[in-house]
Amino acid sequence: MGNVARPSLGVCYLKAYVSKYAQCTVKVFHQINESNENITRQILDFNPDLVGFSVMSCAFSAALCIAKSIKETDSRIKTVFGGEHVTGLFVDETAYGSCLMSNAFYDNPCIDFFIPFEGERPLLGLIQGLKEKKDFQDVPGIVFWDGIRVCVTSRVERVLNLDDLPMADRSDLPYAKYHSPDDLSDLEYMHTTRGCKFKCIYCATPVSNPGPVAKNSAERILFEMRFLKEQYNRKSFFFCDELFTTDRERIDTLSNGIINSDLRGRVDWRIFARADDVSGKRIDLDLMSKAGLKGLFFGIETMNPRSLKKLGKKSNPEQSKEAIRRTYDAGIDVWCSLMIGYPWETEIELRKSLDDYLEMFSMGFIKHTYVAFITPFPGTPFYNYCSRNNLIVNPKFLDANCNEPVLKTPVSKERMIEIYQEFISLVA
Ligand code: B12
Ligand code: SF4
Repeated sequence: MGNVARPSLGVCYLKAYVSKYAQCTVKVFHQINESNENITRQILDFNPDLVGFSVMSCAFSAALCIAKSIKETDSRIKTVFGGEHVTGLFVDETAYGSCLMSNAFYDNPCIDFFIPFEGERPLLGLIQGLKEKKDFQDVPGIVFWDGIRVCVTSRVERVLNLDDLPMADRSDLPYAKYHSPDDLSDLEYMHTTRGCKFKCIYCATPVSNPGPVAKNSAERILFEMRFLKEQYNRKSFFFCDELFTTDRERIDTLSNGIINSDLRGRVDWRIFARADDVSGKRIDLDLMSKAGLKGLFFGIETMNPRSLKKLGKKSNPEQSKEAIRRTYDAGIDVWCSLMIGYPWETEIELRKSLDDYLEMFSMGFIKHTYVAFITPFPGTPFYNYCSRNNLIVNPKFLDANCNEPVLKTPVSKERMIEIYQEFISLVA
């Protein structure tokens, strides 16, 4: 997302959980504008027994480089990989029959273990298993290479009430390095739901959290906001939950809880929202604004109804327009993200989609726009579709980090980049 660096909450949840339930010392390292050599040195100085890597797809190759150097320096150190990419490789192999996960082990002896899906319980089990020198087959929720094949142990149940988890331990995060061009650099990130009830074909969230959406209660969120305010003077929050707007009751309780407490006027917050929740008036923007809501971030994706349908987004361009206008009218900042480069989209469709968006933009309704090239993440139905149809033209498509076209489309790569740059210059 261009020049954005934000807290890495997943590992902070893992640190909190493992520190609470296992007798061990845990440290989080967040690599931001830092060489692999530097971060490797810091990790080795900590003298770890186990190093865990949290990887989105775009970070997998960097993580492998670091793991390789660590293993070369001290082969006793074990490595475990988790996060969205690991879950994606696992699902792609187990649900779609690919060899992505096996190949990752085969090609990279620096990987000892994978933990796909939610990490807290399996990571604790792995640490205990390593301490007690258990047979790895008896450690649930992990994947490893036994020298001949990939072994997958029994599945671990998801945590369905997130209030059962300790608060994320943010104490190691390099806050001074976080930044973003769109708003405050010191936003405190919160993530209070896991999963999504929709199934957009390109999205990793329903893949990594299958089943019901797990949540924190409004009371727990209030507790955490108050804690972060009082202990660290954090005032500006961003709820990066995918489905924050789909639970009306929770939002109302949270908003009223802020309004009727000492937090009123002392905290502000932003959220991701589904356009149809806002256009359909399923949330009370005025109440939320009174409670300090300052921004809504919409994943608009495209203004082309055919593409929205193919993506399984279950919303339409009219809803996007209505949601943007309503949010602006409520005095709340609007942020939007778009994707371009769909394998089915013609230049005429692409231009129309961008022109329709620019019409809203030119009315001054939108504060900030992100544009990314759609990238098929392993484990998603979209990846399966692209790989089956040989649509991936860039073999390093995951390293591209959504910043360049990676798929075969009716529009040439050069033309696509031209259109992208022209659009960016208009919304910058
Ligand atoms: C906040 C957020 C961001 C923030 C901050 C990211 C960060 N530093 O972590 C910002 C805005 C910077 C960002 C940027 C991008 N993001 Co983002 N982001 C998110 C979001 C909405 C929430 C992340 C979060 O806090 N989750 C909550 C925690 C609790 O979950 P978690 O991180 O998955 O961790 C759990 C498990 O995965 C596991 N686990 C994680 N790490 C490890 C490690 C070990 C060792 C173990 C055992 C387990 C484990 O255990 C954790 C606790 O249960 C997610 C969606 C989501 N649901 O996660 C997308 C998501 C992670 N982002 C995604 C993408 C694509 C991007 C961008 C590429 C977007 C772009 N257009 O450029 C960039 C990449 C930036 C970069 N180069 O690093 C995708 C990743 C897909 C993939 N396969 O890689 C996601 C999943 C969105 C989606 N639904 O598709 N993102
Ligand atoms: S894109 Fe948003 S609505 Fe669609 S599945 Fe992902 S998180 Fe859910």
